[in-house]
Amino acid sequence: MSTTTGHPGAPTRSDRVPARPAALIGVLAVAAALGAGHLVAALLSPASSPFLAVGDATVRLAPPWLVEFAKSTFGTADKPVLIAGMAVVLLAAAAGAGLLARERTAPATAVVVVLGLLGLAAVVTSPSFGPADLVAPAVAIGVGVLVLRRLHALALPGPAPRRGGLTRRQLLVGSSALAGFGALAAGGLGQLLSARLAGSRQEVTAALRAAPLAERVAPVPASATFPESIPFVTSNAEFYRIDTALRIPGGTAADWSLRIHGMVDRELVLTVDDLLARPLLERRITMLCVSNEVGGDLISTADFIGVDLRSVLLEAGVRPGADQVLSTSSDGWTAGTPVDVLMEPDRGALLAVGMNGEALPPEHGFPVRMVVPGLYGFVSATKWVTDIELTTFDARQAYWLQRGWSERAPIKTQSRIDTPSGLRRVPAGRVPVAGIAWSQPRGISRVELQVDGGAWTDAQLATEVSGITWRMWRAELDLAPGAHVVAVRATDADGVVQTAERADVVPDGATGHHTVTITAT
Ligand SMILES: Nc1nc2c(c(=O)[nH]1)N[C@H]1C(S)=C(S)[C@@H](COP(=O)(O)O)O[C@H]1N2
Ligand SMILES: [Mo]
Repeated sequence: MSTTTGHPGAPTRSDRVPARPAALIGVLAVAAALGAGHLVAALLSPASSPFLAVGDATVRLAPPWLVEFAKSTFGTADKPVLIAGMAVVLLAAAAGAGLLARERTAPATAVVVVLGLLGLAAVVTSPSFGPADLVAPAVAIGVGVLVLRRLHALALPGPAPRRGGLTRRQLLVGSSALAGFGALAAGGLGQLLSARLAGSRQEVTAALRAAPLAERVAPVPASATFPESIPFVTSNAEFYRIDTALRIPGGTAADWSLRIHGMVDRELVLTVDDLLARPLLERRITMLCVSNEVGGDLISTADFIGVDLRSVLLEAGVRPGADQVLSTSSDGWTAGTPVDVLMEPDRGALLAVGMNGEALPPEHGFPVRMVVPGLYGFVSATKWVTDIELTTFDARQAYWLQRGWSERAPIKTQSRIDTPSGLRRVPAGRVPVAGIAWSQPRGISRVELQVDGGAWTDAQLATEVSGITWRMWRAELDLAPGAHVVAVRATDADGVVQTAERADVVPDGATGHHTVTITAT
C-alpha cells in the first residue's frame, strides 16, 4: 500500500492546506473571534470584551513585583505595552494553531476554544461580572470556530466539489476586506458610544453651570504665582492621570448610581440628579499620586465641584466600629479611606461631579469620583465610584493594600524645583529659580534653597491659596560660572521641616530633597 493513497478517509498530500495560508487562517479565525467578542461586548457590556478582560485579569492577578516593574519601566505606557504583549502572544498562538491544522481543523479548533475559555474565565472572575457578560465570550468562540472551519474548507486544494481551492491571493483579498469591514463596524460603534458619553457629559456640565453653588472658590490671586511658576490650576487636559483601567468605564450619568451601605444606620442610594439637588461646593484641591518620585509630575490642582462626603456619611449614620470607607469603581478597583479622616469637620472630602467648570472628564472619573484633600489618590480618590461600604480595615483590603502598599497614606511634605530645568545652561549671575511646595492639608510656611551643599537660604513664598493646595515659591541665586547643585526643602505650617532622608515611593510615598544641576556660563 503506497503512502500517498492511504486508507479511505486518511488525508493525502493534496488534503493539506499549504503552510502560509494555514497560519493566516489561524490568525484570521482568532482575529474574527476577538473582533466579534469585542463588538458584542461594546453593545452589551464593555467589560465583557474577552481580549480586554484577559488584560484586566492579567493586571489583577499579576504579582506585585511584576506590577511594580511594569510601572517603573513603562510608566503610564504600561497599558499599551501590556496590550501589545498580549497581541504578540495571541498572534503566535493563532498562527501556531493554523499550522497544526493543515489537514484537520480539530487541533486549531481546540486552540480557539481554549483561548475563548481563557477569555470566558477572565470575564467571569471580573469584579464587575454579570450574566450578560457571558454573551461576548460565547459569540467569540462560535465565530472563531466557524471562521476557522469555513476558511479551512475553502483553502483546501483538490477536486472535492465544495472546496474552493482558494488561492493565497483570494484569501488575502478576502481577509483584508473582512478586516476592513470589522474595523469600520467597530469604529462606528465606538463613535456611537462616545457620542452618548459626550452628550451625557454636556448635560451634566449644563446642570453644573445652572446650579447655584453653595460654596465657590475665589479666582487665584495674581500674588499666588510668580512669572516663572507653572499654572496654579491645572487644565483638565494637563491633569495627571493614573489608574488601572485598560478602557475608561463609559457609563452615562443616567446609568449611574452610588450605594452607601455596610456598617451604617440607613443605606443610601444616590443618583447624579440626587447629587445635583444637594448643596454643591467648589473646592480647589491639589491631588497627588503616591507613585510620584521626588521631582516627579504626578501632582495637579483643580477646582472640583461636588457634594460634601462627610454630610452624606452623617446622613447614612456611620456605626461605631467602622474604621474604613471602602469605595469601589464601576470597573472593580477599590480604595480604603480611614473613617476618622473623612469625618474630620474641616477635611473637605468631596463626591465630585465637576472639574474646572465642567463635568468630570471620562478619564478622571465621569460621572462621579471621590477627592480627599491630604491623602494620596490610591487610598482616597476613587474614579467612577459606584459603591461605598462602611467596614473595617481588618475585614476588607483595598486594591493596592493587597499589593504591598500602605493602609494609611497621608501626603508627605515635599517641594520641587521647576525652573530652570536640570542640566540647562543659564547665564551666570542672578539666576531665577522657582517651583512648588506642598503639605496638604496643613499648608507650607517656608521654602529654602541650598547651593552646592552650603547654607540653606529662604525662598520667597507666593500668597497661600489654602492648605490643601500647593504653594508657589521663587528665589534668585547668585551663580558663578560652572555647574551647581541646587536643593530645595519645605517646612509645613506646623514648623516641621521636610525630611532629607530618601525613601522609595513604595509603600507610602517618596521623600528626600529634589535637586537639580544648573550650569551657569
Ligand atoms: N477607579 C479607579 N480610581 C482610581 C484609580 C484607579 O486605578 N481606578 N487610581 C487612583 C490613583 S492611584 C490616583 S493617584 C488617582 C489619580 O486620579 P487622576 O487620574 O484623576 O489624576 O486616582 C485614583 N482613583
Ligand atoms: Mo496614585
